[in-house]
Amino acid sequence: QIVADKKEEVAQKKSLYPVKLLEQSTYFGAQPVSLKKYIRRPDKVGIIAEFKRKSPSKGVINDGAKVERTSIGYMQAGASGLSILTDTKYFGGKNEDLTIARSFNFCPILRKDFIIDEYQIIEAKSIGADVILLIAACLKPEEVKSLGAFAKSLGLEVLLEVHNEKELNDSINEHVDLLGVNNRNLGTFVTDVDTSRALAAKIPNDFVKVSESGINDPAVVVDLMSHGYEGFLIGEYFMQKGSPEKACSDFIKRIKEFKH
Ligand code: IGP
Repeated sequence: QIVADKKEEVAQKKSLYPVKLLEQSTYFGAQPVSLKKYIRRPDKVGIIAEFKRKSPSKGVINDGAKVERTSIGYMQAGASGLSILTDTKYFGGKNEDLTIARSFNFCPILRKDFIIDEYQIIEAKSIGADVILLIAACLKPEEVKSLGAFAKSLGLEVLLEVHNEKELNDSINEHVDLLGVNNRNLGTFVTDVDTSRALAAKIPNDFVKVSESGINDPAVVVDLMSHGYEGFLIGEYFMQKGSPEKACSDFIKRIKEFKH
């Protein structure tokens, strides 16, 4: 259903905002910031902090948070990058959220959306994103490859999201920079970080390994590090708090304590 919704959305946007117009955005010509590099910065622990107002699994998570304050706070807390939901129907996000985050922060920003068409990759660049997400469960392996190649041609990094070994083996290709294992089962919405543990050894080491969803405990992050994960995508745990940025700061401090 999401894929069908996105097709319709893209068709509408193509006529409203032609590619020529998107390419005129000042962000379109900007040099993207590398999430891969930021995740590996010394003294950082690889947290990709997400701005998410609502989700199909939880309903409203936080409808009061402001993207300026939260994005700046996340980065001051020591996050390695930002993930900004731009899907409106399911996640209550908008392109403007990402552009606002962009205007206040020099850091890698992941456009979190369901990408099915090259148009959305041009759009991602035009609103100020550095990284796009490709979800294996929504795309054919050939599409992952062609969309990945297109993103790379614009200088963007590619995060490929998988849920199991089959998706991993079928969809992995040379255009992927970061490999995300989504701990959330898309059918049941149940999260289980064992998904990341089980897939870790199957992911070739040339990809930065990212564990996504359901992470709410610094001890789990430290354990996933021992399995080879370098990036940790966290949304709900931070956003459900009155101050997501404070939750992020406390979380990162506790990871650092564990590591000592
Ligand atoms: C964050 P959580 O459980 O910390 O809020 O999860 C992120 O992994 C999740 O929002 C996500 C997502 C997605 C959202 C992972 N893959 C694809 C939309 C589309």
